[in-house]
Amino acid sequence: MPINNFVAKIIPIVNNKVDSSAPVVSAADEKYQVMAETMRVMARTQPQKNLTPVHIDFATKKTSVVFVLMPPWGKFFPPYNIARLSAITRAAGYNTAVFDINIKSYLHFKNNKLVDYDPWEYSREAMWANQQYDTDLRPHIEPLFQEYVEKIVSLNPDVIGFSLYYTNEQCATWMAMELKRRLPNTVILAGGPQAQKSYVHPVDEFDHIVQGEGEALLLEILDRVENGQPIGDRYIKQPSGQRIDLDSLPFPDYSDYDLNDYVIPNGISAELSRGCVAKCTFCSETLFWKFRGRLSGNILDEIEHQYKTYNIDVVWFIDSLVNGNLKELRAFAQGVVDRDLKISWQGYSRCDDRMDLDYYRDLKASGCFSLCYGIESGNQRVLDAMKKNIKVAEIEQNLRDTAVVGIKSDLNWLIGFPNEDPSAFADTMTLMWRMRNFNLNWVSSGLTMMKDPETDVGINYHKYNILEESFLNTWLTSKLDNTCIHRKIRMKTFELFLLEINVEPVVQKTFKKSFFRTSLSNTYHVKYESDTLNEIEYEQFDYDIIKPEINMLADSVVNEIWPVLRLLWRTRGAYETVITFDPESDGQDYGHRLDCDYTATHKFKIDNNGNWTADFEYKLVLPENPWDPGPAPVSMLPWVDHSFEHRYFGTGCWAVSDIA
Ligand code: B12
Ligand code: SF4
Repeated sequence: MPINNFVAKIIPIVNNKVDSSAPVVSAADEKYQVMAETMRVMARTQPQKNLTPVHIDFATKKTSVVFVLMPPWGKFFPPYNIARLSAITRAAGYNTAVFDINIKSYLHFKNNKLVDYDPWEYSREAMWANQQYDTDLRPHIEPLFQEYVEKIVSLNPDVIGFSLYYTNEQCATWMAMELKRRLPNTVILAGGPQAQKSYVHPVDEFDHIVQGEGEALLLEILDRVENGQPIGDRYIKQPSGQRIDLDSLPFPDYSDYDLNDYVIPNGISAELSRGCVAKCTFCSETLFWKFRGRLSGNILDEIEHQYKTYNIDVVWFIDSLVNGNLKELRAFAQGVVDRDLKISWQGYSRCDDRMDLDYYRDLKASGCFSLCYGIESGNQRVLDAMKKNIKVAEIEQNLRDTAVVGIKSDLNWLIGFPNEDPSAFADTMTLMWRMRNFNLNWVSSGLTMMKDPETDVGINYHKYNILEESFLNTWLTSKLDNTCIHRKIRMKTFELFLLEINVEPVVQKTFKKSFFRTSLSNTYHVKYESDTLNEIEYEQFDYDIIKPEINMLADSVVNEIWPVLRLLWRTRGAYETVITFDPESDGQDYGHRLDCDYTATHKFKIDNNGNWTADFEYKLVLPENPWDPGPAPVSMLPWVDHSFEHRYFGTGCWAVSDIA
């Protein structure tokens, strides 16, 4: 079938204005005037300076383009990036088709009950790149992929574009190879997060790697194909510092998708801005592009268009943060009320002490049902090193106000930042406890700190006392007191603590449901003496309790269990517990990122007066060269095996005055 017949719809966009059948608010309308007046005081009337508009001239073209999204990627909404790009290629007159093979694969697994778990759960991401893919997924999924190969080949497109994530690299590469074999003259492009900067591992089948915002670059590429000109370099990069004017783009095109395929069929994504106003030292989001917002009037027009065209009433803002421009966000909220759009929306947010109760009330009135905060840590020293630019007390205030107005909060934590020690980690649990009743929707313990090569931590790792070498395939500090062993213990004990926050059922329910730690609850038990629930303050506490003097690594690992033991006592009073670690069950829960051969049993008992007894056993087995593939750092030579076995019996007494 020629691609012309295949393409379902071309949204007519002339001079960059959507001419849809959806009712458009007329500027002459009295209500519109009143509304514009209310918003004017808050919204910018002019776009930001130094933005690059995307010029789209419509003319019927002979070139055809197919966009492909391979699994696994989000199952909740249609892909926003492709909806953006396909709107532009159609607006410019290119024949365009979209294949969201990701969602079709998800439905294939779900509807046919092919496996008894959901491979699209976040905690399953590793299986898409390891041998489990070959045994559990490939046999089911490749026949489906083959069907799509046939469909795409039958269209014989001039250009095929893949959106790459690290999650879908394996499947996208397979598909690109198959298509290249069948369509050797078709130009195959890769764009998306995994095509950026040093993340990309391009295979030859991708003819060009598009780096940066795709809108203008793609039009340039297609223009060259249309005019029979060479496309140019293999890497096609957005000019450094360029920021696309998002208000100059046509609205994302969702006509290619059956919204019922997605987990939230009445929802779509949207963006108020791109980039982030902050520059947290661990975060890669800001490296992709610099911050710029949209005019609230433009985003309101877009949402009104989608609301009326697709009958959606849920909007998920995909911005790095929705509150990069506080005034504009408030103007947007006001506009939703004025236009009487009955939507619910959510988005990522920074904590910011300029957001007070009234501000949150305006967000709530506009349908904001949840804000997803990157809390990361409860320790000020760690937050400062992360350059989060926020005080712990301000985080608490924001979260309290969010709850007061009835907006739900999602919390994201980042365990194991380089300067996080056991005491700082205990502050994280303290903050979590203090916020437990703040109308929480879900809590994510995250993936633990990863050293992203493009971030300040990745580039200036010496500043953070991180070694250049990797140990057990991941980063570590020069004192060997923050390795993947420490981070695994912190991650597991943090999650254990979350499970024990039994007070707010929603935390427990959603945590258990969405995080698939299948082994966690089988590897510990706690018996409390009473139903005590104490409110606690942050404290300075020395967790260097056991001093076995085995080696640098062992001497810190043996003390990693204390923060959770102390926090359980401070929050819940007398209890006894057994907490175990073993490589197999922990490996199931924490996978390749935190893989290490660590076994431990902690038997611990404490009474209401703080008298405790401890019986701990540990065994760490390191490979012959844990620094593999490189040699050990010069400062550690000659490398002596740091594996250890240790047994600790001890008693002590913690001051009851430390509880509150
Ligand atoms: C929304 C979102 C999600 C949603 C997805 C919603 C859905 N569709 O159901 C949810 C919350 C489910 C999600 C989950 C995950 N996410 Co996420 N997510 C995002 C987020 C915030 C926005 C994505 C987006 O739409 N961006 C806006 C669009 C316009 O940008 P874009 O996708 O980069 O596309 C532009 C260019 O890249 C380029 N482009 C893209 N594709 C193509 C194709 C061609 C041919 C061309 C020419 C250009 C091009 O042009 C586009 C327009 O300029 C991004 C961060 C961010 N701010 O981008 C992270 C991000 C994409 N997610 C990421 C990750 C790691 C994940 C998870 C793996 C996390 C985890 N382990 O728990 C999971 C995976 C889910 C799964 N099952 O596979 C990473 C990806 C990193 C990487 N290198 O792959 C990001 C970048 C966050 C980060 N900084 O680490 N995510
Ligand atoms: S962590 Fe959040 S606030 Fe910080 S730079 Fe990244 S997106 Fe922005």
